[in-house]
Amino acid sequence: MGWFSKILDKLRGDRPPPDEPPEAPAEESPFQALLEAEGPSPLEAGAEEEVDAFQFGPQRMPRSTVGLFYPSGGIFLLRHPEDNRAGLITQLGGGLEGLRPVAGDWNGDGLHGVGLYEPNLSVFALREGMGGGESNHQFQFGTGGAGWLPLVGDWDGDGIYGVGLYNPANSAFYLTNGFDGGDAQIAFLFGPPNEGWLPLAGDWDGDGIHTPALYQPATGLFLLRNRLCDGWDVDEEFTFGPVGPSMQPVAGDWEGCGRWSVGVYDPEEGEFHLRLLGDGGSSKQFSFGPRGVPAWPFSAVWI
Ligand SMILES: [Ca+2]
Ligand SMILES: [Ca+2]
Repeated sequence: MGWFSKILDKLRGDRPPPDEPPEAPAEESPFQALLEAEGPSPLEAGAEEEVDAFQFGPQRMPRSTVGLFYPSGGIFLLRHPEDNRAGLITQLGGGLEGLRPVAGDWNGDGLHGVGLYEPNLSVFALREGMGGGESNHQFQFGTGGAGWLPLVGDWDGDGIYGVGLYNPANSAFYLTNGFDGGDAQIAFLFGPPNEGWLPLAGDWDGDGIHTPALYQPATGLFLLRNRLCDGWDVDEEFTFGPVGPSMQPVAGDWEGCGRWSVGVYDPEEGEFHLRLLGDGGSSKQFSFGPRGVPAWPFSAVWI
């Protein structure tokens, strides 16, 4: 259990042991390295501003925006929904290899917090907000070390997200509500196994329930589904975005219309391509984050 405790401590964040004084700040912070990396500046201004510095009109619906997670420093970089030059940086549990980011509304307040999935022990660590601090929920769910991939969503429509896992070997989804871990509350097979699918989830039809999708980086094919049960039926099928083995899918309500759509992150170009619903599946494309720095994309509603 010692190893497990160490991982949980890591996931809770970098805190000094209680008997030792806090370490002096490093001479060069990882934030600085990120900001000085080649490519378009991810955050030209506003990184240190309070979140509520951005005032949206009262008629504006919440919109998803994209973010990038840098595993080496545990850094989450979040884009403003409208503007590359503003955003937010937060940090959670860096330094462990294999960590994957998630973001979701873990407490039903309408805003998302960040989280991490540790694949070797299959542990989730979730924080209820974008500010600094340790995670609010840590639990083991699923099988560690088996190549399972994390996804999150509101599986029951109560406004609070749960977590899930996808097993590529049999194309099975395992989903749960709540933060106690244990057995999956919802499990089903969807899609052909071992064909290089990456899982994602979203509310594709706007009914408040999040359901899965599969994305094949080599072909750019998305399979969207509106049900949480066994079957091969697909509700929407299309190709989108650049193709290649390094492409990563994201999903969010990019237009604030209550229906989710997909996107693709191209790490080599440092570009996001978001599929818009309002204009016949057209693409919104922009650079975000430094090129050539290993990072995982995610989406969140944070303002
Ligand atoms: Ca829920
Ligand atoms: Ca739905």
